[in-house]
Amino acid sequence: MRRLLSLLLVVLGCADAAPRAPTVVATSADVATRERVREEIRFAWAAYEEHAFGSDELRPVSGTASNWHGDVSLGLTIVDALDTLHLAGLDAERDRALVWIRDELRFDVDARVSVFETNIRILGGLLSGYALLEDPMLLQKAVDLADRLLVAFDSPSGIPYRFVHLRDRVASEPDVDTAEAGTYVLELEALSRFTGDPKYRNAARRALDALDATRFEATGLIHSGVQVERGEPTLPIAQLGGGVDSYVEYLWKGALQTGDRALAARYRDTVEPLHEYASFTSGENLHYGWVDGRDGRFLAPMSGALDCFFPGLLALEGDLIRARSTLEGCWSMHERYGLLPDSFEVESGQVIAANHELRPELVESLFYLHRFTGDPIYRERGRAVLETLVRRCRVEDGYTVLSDVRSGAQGDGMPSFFLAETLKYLYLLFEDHDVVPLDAWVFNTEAHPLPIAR
Ligand code: DMJ
Repeated sequence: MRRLLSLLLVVLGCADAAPRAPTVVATSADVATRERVREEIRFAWAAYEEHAFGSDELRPVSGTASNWHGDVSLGLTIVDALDTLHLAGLDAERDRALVWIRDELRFDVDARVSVFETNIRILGGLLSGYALLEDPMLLQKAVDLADRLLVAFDSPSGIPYRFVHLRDRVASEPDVDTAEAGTYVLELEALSRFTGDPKYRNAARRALDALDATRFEATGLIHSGVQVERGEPTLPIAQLGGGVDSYVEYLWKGALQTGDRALAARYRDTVEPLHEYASFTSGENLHYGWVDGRDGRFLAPMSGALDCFFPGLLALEGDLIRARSTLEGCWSMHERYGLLPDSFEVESGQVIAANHELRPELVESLFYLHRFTGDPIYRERGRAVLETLVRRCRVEDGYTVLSDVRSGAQGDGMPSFFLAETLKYLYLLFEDHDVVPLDAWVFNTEAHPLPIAR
């Protein structure tokens, strides 16, 4: 039945191009919500500026700052938030972020950084900032950073090591998860285009080719982890959530960015086995669980906050039937817990990891579904999410993660992706559709828009 549905979508031509976006007129309530989200962006940024400016992230409950690498800061929140501030029209805040990046951000530092996180958050933030603002300083910083990250790709397989020491330009740790192995094509393609130097694009493509060769032959499923020196899978579990998610996302978005049909075909080869083996229904709703990649055996109806990026990706690829149905699944889980926990079992409702991290994936999918259907229900739900975040996570000095969605116990952290993604997608959900139009821009996995090739 599922295969038939896929076939039908392809035959109808729905699955090979993003659907045409309908024209939507904003109601006065939509405009008011947009203004309200802008004020929440201003509020969260002001709290970061007051208590943590120049550090990686804000700890909003204690009103203190935290860094990912001890004394070294890469100003993670500043670079991640730059384009959000710009798109929300917070020009004075954006300009203070730009001054910090120009004067303080350096990469010749004593820090062993995650290649994946640095690529999606910092390189992605610098590149989208450059694309939107055309400030050459941002491109210079991006080139300096990318040249340091590139040493990670010098592995026997071409799949990048997990870490790079930025100052010493030394790569380490050959065990990576699948997302860490294959989430580079958007940023490195953009950088090759901006600089005219193909070495960035080539590194990302070589890694992707090597990764593709490691999928399980019998099922076509992709694993959750790989050893980069041997180029062999380490984790046979196949699933769509954390550790795999952005690899799948970048196949389709890479195809959109470049028009490369080979990437689109690889995306199909990756998601079709997931539809076949990993999908299941609960009530009317569609979910994707965990399966053994070697034989396709269904293991568990596991899901989590991160999985909820998938309805948005399905909408972007034109599969609105599955997009709506998986979004209903995510929404029912959101309503069950009052905010999505990081890990849970769909059928039993058992919570495996109760923390709520202010993640963007649910609002990201609401944004895409609204762009492609114009259905007002997605804005209504965005309003509901905003109210819940304000009620459960807003504190005097910013927004905080929850350590347990069931009790509502608060942690003490405001991850940089809250400003980069969660608030940006919420804001854009209520913005006119010709702002960052999806036929001209593609969002990286940290919600940094990069231009599509014309
Ligand atoms: C972000 O850093 C990115 O969206 C990544 O792909 C997944 N994790 C976080 C948000 O949840």
